[in-house]
Amino acid sequence: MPRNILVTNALPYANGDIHLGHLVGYIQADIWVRFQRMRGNTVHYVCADDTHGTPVMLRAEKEGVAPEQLIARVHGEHLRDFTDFGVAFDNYHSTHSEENRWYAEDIYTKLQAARLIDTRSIEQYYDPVKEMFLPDRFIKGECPKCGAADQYGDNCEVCGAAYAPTELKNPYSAVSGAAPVLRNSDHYFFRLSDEKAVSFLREWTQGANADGVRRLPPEAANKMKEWLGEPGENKLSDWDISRDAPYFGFEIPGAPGKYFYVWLDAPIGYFASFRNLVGKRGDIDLAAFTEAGPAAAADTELVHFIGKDILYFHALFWPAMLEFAGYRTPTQLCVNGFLTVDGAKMSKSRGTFITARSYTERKLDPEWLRYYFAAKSNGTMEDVDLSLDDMIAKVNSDLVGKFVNIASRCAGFIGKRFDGKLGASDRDVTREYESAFAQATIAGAYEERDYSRALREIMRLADVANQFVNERKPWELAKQDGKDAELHAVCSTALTLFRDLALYLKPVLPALAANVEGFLAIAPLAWTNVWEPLPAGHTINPYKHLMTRIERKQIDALLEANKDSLAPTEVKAASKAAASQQRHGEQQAHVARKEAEQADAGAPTIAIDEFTRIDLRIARIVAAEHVEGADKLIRLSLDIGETENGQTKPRQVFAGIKSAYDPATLVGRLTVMVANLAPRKMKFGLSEGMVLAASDSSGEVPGIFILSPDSGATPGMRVK
Ligand code: B3M
Ligand code: ZN
Repeated sequence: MPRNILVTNALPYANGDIHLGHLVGYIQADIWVRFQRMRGNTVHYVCADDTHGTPVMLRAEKEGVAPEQLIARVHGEHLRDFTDFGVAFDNYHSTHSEENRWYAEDIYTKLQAARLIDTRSIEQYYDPVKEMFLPDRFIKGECPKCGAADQYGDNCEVCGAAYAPTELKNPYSAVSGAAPVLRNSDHYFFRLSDEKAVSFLREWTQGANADGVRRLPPEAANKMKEWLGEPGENKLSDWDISRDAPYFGFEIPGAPGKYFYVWLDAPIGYFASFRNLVGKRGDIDLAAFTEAGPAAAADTELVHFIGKDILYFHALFWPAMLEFAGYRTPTQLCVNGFLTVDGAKMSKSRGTFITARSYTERKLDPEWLRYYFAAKSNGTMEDVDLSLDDMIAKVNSDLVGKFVNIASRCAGFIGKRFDGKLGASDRDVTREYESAFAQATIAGAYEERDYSRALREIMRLADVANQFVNERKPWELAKQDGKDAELHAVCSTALTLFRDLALYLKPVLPALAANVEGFLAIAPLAWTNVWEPLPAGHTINPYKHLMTRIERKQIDALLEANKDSLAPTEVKAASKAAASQQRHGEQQAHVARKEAEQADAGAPTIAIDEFTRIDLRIARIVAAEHVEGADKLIRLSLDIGETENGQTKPRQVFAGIKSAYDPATLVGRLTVMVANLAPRKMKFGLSEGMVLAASDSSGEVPGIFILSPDSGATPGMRVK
């Protein structure tokens, strides 16, 4: 019986580019989908952009566009990148869609009817200037433990301490700079601590689907045990699912000014994208995949591919939402680890924070990466390391040296000597390749997403083929008289082996396989037609180069292109997440991680006119002094050539440089200031601009360094 599977990939957040870290999980899922289809199963593969929340709202504002415009642009970019890497969704939708609103409202209303929604008042930091409540990541201040300046509201990057935003000293809003105030507001909660939710999750997270396959990988199931606690002990807290206006999202029915938290409607986006696909296609039974009941469980599967950082949402919140709203729950979660590059976290200063776009723009072959990621994926939650030299060696030796080499050594003779027509293949040679055993071994590894094992077996077969060609030496047979028949048989046999290898590799290398199908003039390779050798008399097309070698200099250029020399920041996502996990639980850790990534990720490219909107001026520091009650500020008076009634009229600017400078040493110095920044009311007075200073946000190089112009510059000169 063919299987009917709905496969989803985690929805990338609509605020930032797709990078190689994202691609690990997408490529793993895409390989699985392609494999299932080659086996004759029906798969619907959907994804969408995750569009709601504060970061998207603020980013749109910063770019001076409506959030709808921002997400439309990003949607196009994301889809382009996935397509370039062969990740072929049947539908790429958006959480900002009518289908998603419909499901979000429906699920919420049903949870309410099941008495699993509560409201309660909570106290939170509020930005009085921006007039909005602040997510933890948008509050900064001094670490309550070590005093480090400019730390986020949930944990300190310097000493690693985790804390609540209310514990920060001298907190300020990262949005407006204003000091936040505590305010109460009513929030809506999903009552995950309810006994029925907890007992459902205990069973669900440890259980297996109808085929006896565990719903969660064992490592994840153990984590869930920890998070859920022992029976009787209730460690789950209720989940805050609302946010106050202003917020980019869906307003909660019957609760004006309250919005669904982005993570409430994000996984619902899976269903929304699928429903949208069903609408376009007309031949898919929606209910069979989404409704609860024995029919859905037995006949269809719902498989989610996610990263390990969002396990909490997918293993607890999401199945509980579905279960208590009367929908079908997932069949299986496939969980991938993070990407490291050369053994370290992706880094902007090393250029290893590599965007998908930069890779394709430099004309690197996306299938090199697909192959390498597959070779490093073993179906567990372990991190995947992209070792650049190893990738070069592996691709060049496996794909070019072993695989493509078989065809390039044999195809020419078929064209030149036999008019493009194949002879009979030697079944004694092809038998091992086409054996049920080889098929089952490779298929079993693909099924378990142990692509590393699948490729090892495929490369072992490639070695056998090369050994055959090396022993029979068609290039020598071609020079000898009376060896035509043997030459014909050897080359035809080798091409059958080559075809078989292409079939086995097709889930990983779809573009290469398509080229092989074209070259061999055969129907699309499916898992079942491996049994018959290429028939004698079949005409193939002239051989064209199938894959080039990777050169180290291409990789170096790629790293160079991704080097962010202006803002050498490290994404310390995982360590941040780990620290705040101690206190706030995994879901907040994830949000923190995302927001940190978004804050640290390099700024998007801007047009020159955007840059010239910033009025940078040479400023002379005419006075500098400590500010009473401020731990990190120095009050500067800056002459930028402005006068009033013929008198120099300096600007007052509060700069967070106290830890690095003695005010007395600053007086008389020239520096650079932003002169057209909106004045900001601070506790200590009005700040009328900003001085530019460098700092290493990775914390490796301590200190703050204000800029100085070369000698000759005078106050008021424009910097551009
Ligand atoms: N957008 C987090 C992420 O980008 C989030 C995933 C949603 S999956 C429903 O990793
Ligand atoms: Zn600290």
